[in-house]
Amino acid sequence: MKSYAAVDLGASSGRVMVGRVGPDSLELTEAHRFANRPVRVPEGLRWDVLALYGGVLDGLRAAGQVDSVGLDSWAVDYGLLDADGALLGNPVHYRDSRTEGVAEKVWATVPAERLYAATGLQYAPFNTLYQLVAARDSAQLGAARRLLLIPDLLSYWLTGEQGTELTNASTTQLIDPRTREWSYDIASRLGIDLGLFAPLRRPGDPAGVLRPEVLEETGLRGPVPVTAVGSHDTASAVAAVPADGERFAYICTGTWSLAGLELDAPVLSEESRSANFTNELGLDGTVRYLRNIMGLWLLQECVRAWGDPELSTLLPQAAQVPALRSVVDAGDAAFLAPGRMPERIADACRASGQPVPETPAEITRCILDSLALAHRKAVEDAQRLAGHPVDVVHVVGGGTRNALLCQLTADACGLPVVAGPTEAAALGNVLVQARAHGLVGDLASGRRLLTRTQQLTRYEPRGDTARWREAQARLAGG
Ligand code: LFR
Repeated sequence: MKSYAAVDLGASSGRVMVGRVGPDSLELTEAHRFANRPVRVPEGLRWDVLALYGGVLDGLRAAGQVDSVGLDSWAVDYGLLDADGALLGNPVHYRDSRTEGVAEKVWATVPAERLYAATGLQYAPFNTLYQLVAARDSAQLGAARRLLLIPDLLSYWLTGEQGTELTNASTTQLIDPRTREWSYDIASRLGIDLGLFAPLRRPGDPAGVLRPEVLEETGLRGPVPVTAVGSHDTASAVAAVPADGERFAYICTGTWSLAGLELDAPVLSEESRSANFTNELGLDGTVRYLRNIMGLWLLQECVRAWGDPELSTLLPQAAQVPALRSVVDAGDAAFLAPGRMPERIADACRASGQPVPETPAEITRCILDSLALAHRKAVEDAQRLAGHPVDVVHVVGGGTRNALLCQLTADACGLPVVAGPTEAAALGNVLVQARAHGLVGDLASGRRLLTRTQQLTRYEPRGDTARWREAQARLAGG
């Protein structure tokens, strides 16, 4: 038996989980969970990264002695270090408005078609590339000598060693998904200095050992190695999709829904670009071909606006509301920024000539129907664009707790949904560490281990796909 600490940081909470792995066992327990609250300061929306680091240290102390540590988090965001290696200010939140209007400037230099052909990344205003162009003339970027993505920054503080983990680097829009190396051409055209990035490392690579001060603070006995994992949380979550074979789609649910396929090679066609599919890099040479859908963020923001009612009351009420009365486009970047979410959803329904949901139960139903519809569209489009048919949809992550969403997703896709595991990112993180230390075999054998050891729930589609098709047409305005 070996123990691995998986640090998994999401947009609203961070956790340190302990995975105990044996030849035929995998057990995950939570050592520590802490809130991740973005803070609005006069300059904009920022991550409280020192609080996150404090949470990681508390978590490692609570985890007790482990054989290795791995870190994953949301993608695209970064901290800048000065020439002494000190952090230059709080990392900017990807929902900050500084990237508004930046894409048009970028496309004037490198057309969107060319950018897609070179990097395979869907358009999202927050891709690191746009963030760096937005920051181009800032004093902070001028003083920066090093850029570390969030998990790499925390890993640096734990070990003193710097690197750029590849799966997360692929979300910067500065990596070529065919060569899996930096895209020097794109960076130089946009005046982005790739020298700011530390050398690439890959999941499974050693990433240093905990510094003596960290050992002292956490009470751990050294040496404790840190292992690079799929440090993009979605890469870790996809590694933990308990699929058998290749004919599956996945939806990683949480703040976002990331819906798509695991492929051997990127799809860089113009059709794929206009459908806004991304080619992020996964484990073992795989490509995560997926679409970003707003996800449970829509509901989280409404719940916040309603003064935090219990979901256990709200969801059964939503289940009673007639299905598919009104739907919104859950892929629309108009829902990206925080605030006024119930009103924005009502506005979108009004603008498309549908009944306006009013009560929290009605709005919740509208959100869940809209998410299921967006899941259907992504799964359908991905199969067509990649020429890769599927028989089953795996739902992993926080949304697996939402039985209504899982059932609606099965109904909308017209395919069985297998839901679980909930802590997929932490499990993928643990599996990569276990593998680096020789305990688990390849991706497929890790997935078999998950199927044997994790609780999974199956939802069968309840026919009636015509109603979903009609709702999809309504949204498309046709
Ligand atoms: C999910 C996620 C998505 C990424 C978004 C922003 O937590 O990592 O994959 O597109 O957050 O970083």
